[in-house]
Amino acid sequence: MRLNSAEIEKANQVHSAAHRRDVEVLSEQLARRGLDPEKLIAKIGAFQVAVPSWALGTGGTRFGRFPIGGEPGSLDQKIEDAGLLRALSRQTASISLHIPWDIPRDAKATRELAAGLGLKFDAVNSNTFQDAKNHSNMPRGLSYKFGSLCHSDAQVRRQAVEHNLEVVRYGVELGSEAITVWLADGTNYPGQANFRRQFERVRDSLKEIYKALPPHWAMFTEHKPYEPNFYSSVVSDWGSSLLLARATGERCRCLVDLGHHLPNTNIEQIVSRLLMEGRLAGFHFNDSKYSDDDLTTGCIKSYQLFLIFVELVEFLEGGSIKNPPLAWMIDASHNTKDPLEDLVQSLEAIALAYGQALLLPRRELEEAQDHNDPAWAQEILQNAYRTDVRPLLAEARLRQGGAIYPVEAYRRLGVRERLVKERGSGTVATGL
Ligand code: PSV
Ligand code: MN
Repeated sequence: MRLNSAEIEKANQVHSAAHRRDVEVLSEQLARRGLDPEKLIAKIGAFQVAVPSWALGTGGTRFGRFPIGGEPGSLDQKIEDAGLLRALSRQTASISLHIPWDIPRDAKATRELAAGLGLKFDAVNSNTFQDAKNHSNMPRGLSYKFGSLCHSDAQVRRQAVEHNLEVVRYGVELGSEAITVWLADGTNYPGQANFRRQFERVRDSLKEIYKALPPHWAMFTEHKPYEPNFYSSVVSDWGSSLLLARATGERCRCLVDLGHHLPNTNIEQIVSRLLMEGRLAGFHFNDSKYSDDDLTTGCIKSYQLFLIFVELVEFLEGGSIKNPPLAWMIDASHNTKDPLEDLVQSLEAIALAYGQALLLPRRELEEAQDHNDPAWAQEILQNAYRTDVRPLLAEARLRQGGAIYPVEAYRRLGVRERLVKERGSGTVATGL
């Protein structure tokens, strides 16, 4: 299913007058602070975040899964859903695929379908955390039960390397330019494996994959402290991730999944460090109360998200930091919400944090820092954080043909009902 511009325009009509007034009021307020609303709208409008193919259906927990109906039953339908998100939000122009969940059978046709919806393919993701039956990531009856690139058995490592190379080949066909390698590798019990040897095997395997990458491709390593292994993860933290990136090659960088940190970790400082080293790959955005909860971005720790963007804006606004362009992606799971509504909310939260961070008077903040004035530094930060820039986000969407109020438009236009009618209520998307 597709949404046409007339439908979106119609949904916008109800909000149009109030929106105009909100933009006027906010613009006046921002101008008083020496900010140019037009520039802000342009920057916010240009900021695009990839959606994950695996989050377009309802996720589940090990206790249950509650399908919502109308879920995308094929890669084509996932791309169509990403197109719906783009039509409404104008905040996403790419989709990130997970192999073997989303194997393109006819890459040319898949590319054309995506291009027709204004979408490209972001980083491709390999999967060595499941023994996928009947797929070439496991043809020899080997198992990832005790790890993949870290495995003690060279045959399993070989298999995992080959799977990653296969993912790269699919990515090349689709026009992706990076592979994200997230490893479930680790141990559940003390003594189960040698930490150093596991790490060295992962390092050597990554080098092998890296060597086979097309020259313009990047590799992203993604750290996670625990789960599915509960005693140790091989790539447990940003330090391990950075060691691997450095050992692997110049185009290997560290991806930060916000949920992959233990409670209270200072993620914004990790972002600063990785930027400083020129090794920040980008993000898997989500939110959590505890750890890898995969909740809607910004639904719990929105101040932390803002503080992360404060670090990012320093880089994005052309400071002295040298880091390649970043990959912006969402990585979430939807157990109780409509996945499309949830993704729209995440896109909004990300753009909001970015917009607020753009308000920051950086020179004033640096002055407060130089004068060791934490109270004034906080005033500066929180003046930006507490400014509601949502009218600018809506204006950026509107100017590109999107919805003033995307979740409301989604409901007003009966998108889910239409999807259920078209695809049925029993479809289940591949993914977790
Ligand atoms: C692991 O928790 C992770 O964050 C990795 O990015 C995976 O590829 C993704 O979730 C999907 O399960
Ligand atoms: Mn992730």
